Amino acid sequence: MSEKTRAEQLAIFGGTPAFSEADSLHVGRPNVGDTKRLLDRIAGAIEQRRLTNDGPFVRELERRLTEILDVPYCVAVGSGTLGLQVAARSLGLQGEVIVPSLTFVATAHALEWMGIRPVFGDVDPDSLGLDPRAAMKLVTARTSAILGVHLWGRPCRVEELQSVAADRGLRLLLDAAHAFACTRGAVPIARFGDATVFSFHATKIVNAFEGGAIATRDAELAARARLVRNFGFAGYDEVVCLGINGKMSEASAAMALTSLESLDEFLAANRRNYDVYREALAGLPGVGLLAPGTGDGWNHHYVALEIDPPVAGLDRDHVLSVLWAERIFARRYFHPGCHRMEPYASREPDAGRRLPVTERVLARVLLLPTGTAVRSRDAAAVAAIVRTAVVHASAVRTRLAAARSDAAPETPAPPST
Ligand code: T4K
Repeated sequence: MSEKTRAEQLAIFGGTPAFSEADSLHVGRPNVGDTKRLLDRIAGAIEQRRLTNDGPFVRELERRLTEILDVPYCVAVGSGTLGLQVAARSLGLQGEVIVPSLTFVATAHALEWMGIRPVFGDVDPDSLGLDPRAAMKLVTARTSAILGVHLWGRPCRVEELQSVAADRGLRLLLDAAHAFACTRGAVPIARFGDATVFSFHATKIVNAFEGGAIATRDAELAARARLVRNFGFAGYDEVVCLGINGKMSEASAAMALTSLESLDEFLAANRRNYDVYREALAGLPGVGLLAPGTGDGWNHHYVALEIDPPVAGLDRDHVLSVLWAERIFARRYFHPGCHRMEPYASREPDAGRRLPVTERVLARVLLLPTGTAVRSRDAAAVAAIVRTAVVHASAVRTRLAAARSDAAPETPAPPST
């Protein structure tokens, strides 16, 4: 595949799409480690007839996670969403919780589902995490916690959020769904707040098919989370609190353990792709890649491209349309923002007014494919297409104008594997 450098090579002008349907690029293709190891583990679980309920793979995974995350307690759960809910219940959260709107909707939904109202605060323009000053202003008598998100693996201003929470007698819960293997400065990301929740969804750097974990330094909280995860059972016949089925299965734990064994390979692939994108897009006016925070350790798992329309001559959705025509399914994560999704939009239609940074980011960012399914030359081809589109911005705008609508692009068909 030769890189597209001329406007007429772009698929929007009738050129052949850069990728075939079978080879199309997606944000979130799973990283898969050693399939044989995985299948052997699953075969072992089946042979032992031990399929779920705090089985040996789950326990082994929890042990591994405490080592990797450098926290004394990890509780494996069925998903990141369940992790947020089990943690919220175990922390006794109620009333209102302050959260960013610039996140996957699960962050807000997890709370709302429990009758806790997510109150959206703006993010700061550097970390893109919850702005501690904005959070402070939103505290009311009903607030029980702050829920910070390490968006795209870049740590939020967690020390300041910790201070706000301590000042106001609030809990601090952290959503680290994107931030496995990340650090704040030299400090492992899970060592902040009351608890940190990870997702091991198939699209994450480490995956368990579906899964998640609650990491904490608080022994009592961990013990409570174990009860809540298992319907509140403290013994065969004894239920001591309200609980739910938040458990991780042995098959999921087997996948997570196998995935962890290849973590270095996954990190290296992400790093390699990021470097290709960064070098290939360097100097392109109005186009920038979000970089890791100074001194922070990053997993490079979400590659966010920011388009400044007046400078680039194109807006984010122009670039998205160009890429989709090439079968490069970049994503507008997390457009249009939780505050513009239901049930939140109807409840507070004007929330956007106090979220100017959030709204600006949501209008300008798209996520590029990466991970082990994306080769260096694929990333180079993607970057070349972005460059060619921006260089020929005026022609691209004219070409797309007729077809353009405000509606979101159609969802691509799932990749065939
Ligand atoms: N907090 C934050 C900040 C989160 O981002 C998430 C989840 C959560 C909490 C909740 O954690 P979980 O409860 O999910 O563990 C995906 C994921 O479903 C979701 O886990 C993730 N964040 C979010 C960022 O992305 P979608 O709806 O965008 O995924 P989908 O189905 O469009 O898949 C993305 C791409 O990946 C597709 O183009 C195809 C590819 N793919 C996907 C899957 C599942 C594959 O190639 N194979 C696959 O098996 O939400």
